[in-house]
Amino acid sequence: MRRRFLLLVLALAMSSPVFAGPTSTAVLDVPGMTCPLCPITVKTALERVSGVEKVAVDFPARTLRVDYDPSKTTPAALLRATADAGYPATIEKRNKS
Ligand SMILES: [Cu+2]
Repeated sequence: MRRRFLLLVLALAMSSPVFAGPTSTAVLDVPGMTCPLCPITVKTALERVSGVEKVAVDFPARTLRVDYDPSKTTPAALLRATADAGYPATIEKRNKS
């Protein structure tokens, strides 16, 4: 009975986005994004990185917010991906969420 309750709680926790896993967030500063099409290239490059879960573009700020699984990728790998796509970036902010 108690075990079943714990499993239920665990299942609920896993299905909630807040507890979906150990996701980290990195905000990448990409000053080279000069036109509204640039972020598409950068976003695609980041989404190809294994472990990247979500990429949100803020074009006016020239930043991309990347949610990623820290057990699968690293901020350094994210920076390498954007640089390979022609957009060198820096990490603006990093935090656990
Ligand atoms: Cu462009």
